[in-house]
Amino acid sequence: MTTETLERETIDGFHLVIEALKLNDIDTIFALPGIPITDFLRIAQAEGMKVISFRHEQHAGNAAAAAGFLTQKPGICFTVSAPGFLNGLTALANATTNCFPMILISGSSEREIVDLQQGDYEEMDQLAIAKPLCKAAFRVLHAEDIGVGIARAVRSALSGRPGGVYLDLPAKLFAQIIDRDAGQKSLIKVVDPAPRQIPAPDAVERAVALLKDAKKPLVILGKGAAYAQCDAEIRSFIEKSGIPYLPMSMAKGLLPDNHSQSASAARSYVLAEADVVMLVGARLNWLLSHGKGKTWGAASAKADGGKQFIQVDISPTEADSNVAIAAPLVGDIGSCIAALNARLGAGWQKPPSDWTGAISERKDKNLTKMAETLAKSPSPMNFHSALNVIREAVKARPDAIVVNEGANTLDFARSIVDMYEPRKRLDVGTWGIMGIGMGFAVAAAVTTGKPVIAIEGDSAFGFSGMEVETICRYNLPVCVIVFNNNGIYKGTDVNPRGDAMAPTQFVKEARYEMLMQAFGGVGVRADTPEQLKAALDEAVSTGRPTLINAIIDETAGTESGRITSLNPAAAKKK
Ligand SMILES: Cc1ncc(C[n+]2csc(CCOP(=O)(O)OP(=O)(O)O)c2C)c(N)n1
Ligand SMILES: [Mg+2]
Repeated sequence: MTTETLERETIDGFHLVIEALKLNDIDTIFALPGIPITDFLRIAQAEGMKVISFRHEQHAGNAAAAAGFLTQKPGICFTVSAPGFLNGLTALANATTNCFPMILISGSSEREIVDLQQGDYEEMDQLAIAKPLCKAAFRVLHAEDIGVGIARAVRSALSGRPGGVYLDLPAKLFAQIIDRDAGQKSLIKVVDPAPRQIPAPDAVERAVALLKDAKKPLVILGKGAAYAQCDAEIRSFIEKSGIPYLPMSMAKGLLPDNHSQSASAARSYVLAEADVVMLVGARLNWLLSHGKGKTWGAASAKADGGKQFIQVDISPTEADSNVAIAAPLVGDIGSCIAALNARLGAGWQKPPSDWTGAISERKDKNLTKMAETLAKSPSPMNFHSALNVIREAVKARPDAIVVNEGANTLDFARSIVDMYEPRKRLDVGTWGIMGIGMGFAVAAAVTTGKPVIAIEGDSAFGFSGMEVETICRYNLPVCVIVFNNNGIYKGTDVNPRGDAMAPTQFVKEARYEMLMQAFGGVGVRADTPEQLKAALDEAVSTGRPTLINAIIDETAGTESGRITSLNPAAAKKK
């Protein structure tokens, strides 16, 4: 057989993986090259896939996870063996924790050598290590199983509660050659990867009965509700029912933050006072004080607040994970909310006006106070005066995507920067993890083409800062704003011995803007709200990669932002 006939009649592992991904509508790969995946990435690009190459695997992984959240297709991250794989693992575990669908695909070394621990190049039993950190983990040894391997990974990432999946592809697999027809027939297009799950009618009745009797009902929207892409159904439920709602940070914008029923500006009041609380794609984890304690109106830290909870969730085992759930409503969020909407009907009584009136009163008071604070313009800038500029910019460009991480920079931005459209805010998520910034920003820009505004604490930015080169290389419309307060939480810590900087301090007046300039992007220092506004407006209108070094009063922050009480020393003081 000539080489040409051989190529016509056979197919190798490289091409089978690419065809299997394409068959499942995957067109983008986030990656970092090296043995054994360099050729794979070259071929994928030659075959028309978008290959976004990063400077560190964690950020490629984070990009894949964010792409998964935004598109409901699993984001794909490719890494090399052992160290590259390990660098990608944090993103895989974080995706699983956040319920973002992503597939980490790592090349791996020779099985025979790895299993006998004979010391191969980048030797590691990757499958065993990945397993506890993701929803599912698979390895493919034979080219004819690539179709099944990709199909299982796609289905595992998307079905039920979405999450991270690991797929191990040993180096040898890529070069395997099989008959082309047989190879192509072995590929699987996954049909209905995230099947709807219709809630049981009696579960719907139970939930409606609770809502009907409630005197002080409240809805909490989580990022699961944002992921579900049933925005109109959710908005219709909130507006028809008249129930006040609170968005968790990544559900902001599902309804515009200036919606009259938003209770965000009266958060502590509604959590403490509500009698029936309906959770939609939101878990009662630490972010909601586990559903009990003083936050929920209980007398002591561990006591039950006496709320009755309805929980809309795709996972039946989520209910009762922290406190009793009176009405679990298990199904996909779209189907559950549609079922509730169908039951509301014409005779639906909106919540009592003394409840909604009391919320409005508190909201107005808090919003007036906030407006007064935002109107101030201290020198140097503080978090408020700088964030007020971004608040106005997002109001003018509600389609822009906000990425946000840090401690004070996160907490203040979350409450000050209103969101107007669904899935426009990406942040530290369930773990409160630092390092998602540039990976999420790249994914947001690549998958949506919209302007991205990354609001970054100076510490937070450092975790992924080198990816500004990636942003410049692909000329992405990303504007990074570094909130430079010379450190973690504040820049004013002191080392009592005086012989070195304190652990939370950074080099003062660091020139972060020069990082972006180094790769051909725009770098600007902003000492005033006017300078910040000019640079941000320019960045959003031109779409040029930009970094604004926003100089913030180094005394303005607080330890750990709003979660000071989680520090062990805080418990000692209690
Ligand atoms: C991976 C990871 N490492 C460390 C932390 C702990 N941590 C929480 S916030 C933070 C940085 C806060 O400083 P900065 O980003 O400058 O925000 P600021 O409060 O100064 O605005 C760190 C290191 C974390 N959340 N995640
Ligand atoms: Mg800082």
